[in-house]
Amino acid sequence: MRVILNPWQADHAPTMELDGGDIIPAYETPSRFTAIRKALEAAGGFTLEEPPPSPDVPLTAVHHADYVAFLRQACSQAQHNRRGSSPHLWPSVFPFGPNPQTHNAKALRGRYCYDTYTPLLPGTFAAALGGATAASYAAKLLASGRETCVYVLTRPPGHHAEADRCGGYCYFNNVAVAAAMLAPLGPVAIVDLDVHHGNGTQHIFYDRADVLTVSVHGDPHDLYPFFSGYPDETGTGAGIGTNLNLPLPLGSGVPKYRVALTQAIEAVVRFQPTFLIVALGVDAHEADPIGGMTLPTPFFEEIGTQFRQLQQPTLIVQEGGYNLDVVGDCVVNFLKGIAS
Ligand code: Q9C
Ligand code: ZN
Repeated sequence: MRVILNPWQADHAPTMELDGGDIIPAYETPSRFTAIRKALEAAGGFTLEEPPPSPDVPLTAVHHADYVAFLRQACSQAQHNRRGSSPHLWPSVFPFGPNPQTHNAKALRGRYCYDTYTPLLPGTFAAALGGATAASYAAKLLASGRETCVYVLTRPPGHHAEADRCGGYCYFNNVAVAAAMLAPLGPVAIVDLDVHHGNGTQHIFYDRADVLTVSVHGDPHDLYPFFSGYPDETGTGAGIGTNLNLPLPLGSGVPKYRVALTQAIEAVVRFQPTFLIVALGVDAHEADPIGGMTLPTPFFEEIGTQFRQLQQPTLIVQEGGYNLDVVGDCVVNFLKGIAS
């Protein structure tokens, strides 16, 4: 299987995150990428390659141009401003009140972000663009018919990024960029397996009939992102009926996950897509430090096998997964299951 790497992922290397007022070590780090790459190399059967440079990654097909411009500008400013001190730029005020608009550079950090988990560093823009570049290259491979199953190894992740807000460690929504490229060729189904609800992807395609978004995740009553991921979010306008949320109680293991996965796959079959995209977070693993679910490592192969039976051209994009000792094996197992 071809694996498309984000060549610039290491440029985004947060050392800490801000969690309810506590500064804690960052979970979303370059070592996640290294761990997965090592496992792929050890397993064999994968061809790792970087995407060619591309001037035309269609970021603005899914993100607002002012959001993209803000990220580029803020990251380049961070380079100049923060020599010697912590390079993390955090939001501190979020839009509220009768005038939720600002031109103030510091206030804009809150305008274009919805949480405290997603700081801007000097290399964040380049790293996030690298992920979108890798995803769009993989989408081209699929669109051309040259490949039927491609995996994008990237970080920072993407599925929490909305059209004009970063959040949940995510800046550019890589699966959304790929889906927007493929959708003109036929309907696209996105299935998000990250333990956290794929709110950004849902948000971006909420009113579209040509992109089905399905997310299996921990119940947002008890898990990030809290404010979305509920079953009554089914789409709007032309997109009514094309968003499916399948929350599971925290602590759920294989039996409950199997039921939700079957429902997700049945929804894909009903939708009859031309392309399938899997947002592959592996943080539903039992040893994940922030997930709260209880899937064992071998089960990821069974999940992959379920998707193989769909017989669809498939793009797999890396999302979360934070236990460095298991993420690589989970990804390899999933890819073995979907490819074999
Ligand atoms: N104490 C992804 O998995 N909350 N994002 C972490 C840690 C933020 C997860 C709380 C979780 C974001 C792509
Ligand atoms: Zn996650």
